[in-house]
Amino acid sequence: MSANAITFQRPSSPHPEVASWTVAEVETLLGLPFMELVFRAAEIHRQFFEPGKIQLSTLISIKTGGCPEDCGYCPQSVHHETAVDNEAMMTVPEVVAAARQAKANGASRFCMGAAWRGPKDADLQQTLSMVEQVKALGLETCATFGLLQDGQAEQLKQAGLDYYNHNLDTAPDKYGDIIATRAYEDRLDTLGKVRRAGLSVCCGGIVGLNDTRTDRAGLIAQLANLDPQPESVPINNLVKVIGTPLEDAQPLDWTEFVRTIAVARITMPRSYVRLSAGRSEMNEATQALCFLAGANSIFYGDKLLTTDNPEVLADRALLDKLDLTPL
Ligand code: SAM
Ligand code: DTB
Ligand code: SF4
Repeated sequence: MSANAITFQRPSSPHPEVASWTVAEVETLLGLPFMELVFRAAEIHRQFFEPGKIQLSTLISIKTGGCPEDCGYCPQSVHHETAVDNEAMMTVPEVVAAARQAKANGASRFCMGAAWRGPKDADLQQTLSMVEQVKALGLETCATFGLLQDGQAEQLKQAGLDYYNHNLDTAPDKYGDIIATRAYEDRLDTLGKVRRAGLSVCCGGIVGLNDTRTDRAGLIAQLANLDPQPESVPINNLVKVIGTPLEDAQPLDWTEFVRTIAVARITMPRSYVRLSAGRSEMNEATQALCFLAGANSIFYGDKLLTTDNPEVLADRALLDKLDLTPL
């Protein structure tokens, strides 16, 4: 199929963007001439969003380290010798104080992450108070606690949770190279539970795992074929952490990263596409190009979970320079 033969929307369908994207179609999009791709993504961005608005989410790690899963990119896994220690869970007042600060800094969403395979019921009870109290501050709430058991998504929803983050991370046929302790199906199962509980879905992935264009196309096709599509789509660029199996991964060229953002925008026109981990290692011009190509959300705050994110003051200055304003 020629690049120009790609149609981005299927106008005859009531939800034209929720079509079945093939990996080959997505790969063709990724291979469009760079300027053409960014231009088309920017056009679609303008059809569905105010292009000058950026959504700001602040992350906090409520339970750091000691995770039993073996994700090859993650410094928090017990399977890898990294500088991250197994810490106790934060207390409810500590989390609420951090959320108050995030709100004062201008974030609209507060995302609580835990290094769990999934929450034990006793742990979940503590997180419910966090969700309730963060929500009461007037922030949107998001949690990322791993795989959920029956009933847990409903309890989170009832406590006031708005979003659940659960990434598909990479293409289904690459998953086994990166993670051995769980299967792609397990992730899809939790995403189903989250949807059925009435929570909004935040689901994206991570690139720079020595992935090929076909792998990236496989990830985007999976995300875009979720029905309904995720409301938020974080695109993480691998932060290489010493001691993880991917510490020496081949860096992804910045143009490939921008292409991934652009294709996420084209295939998921109504979703917030978040330029996520990896911004500390990215120059401002590349970030600006990501915003032009349709990224309209960032993690905002000096830290991601365990690694650095740009300082709040630097991000404010960047948004000012680009005439972008927070939602
Ligand atoms: N344990 C939960 C889980 O895996 O769903 C929640 C936290 S986990 C750290 C959330 C996401 O962070 C992962 O799905 C992955 O996309 C991203 N991530 C982890 N380590 C990363 C790294 N070194 N660089 C970029 N993104 C990373
Ligand atoms: C997501 O997609 N990225 C965030 C959030 N969801 C939880 C996490 C990025 C983690 C980067 C590595 C670290 O700081 O430990
Ligand atoms: Fe655990 Fe999540 Fe890290 Fe995987 S990505 S090791 S599940 S904290």
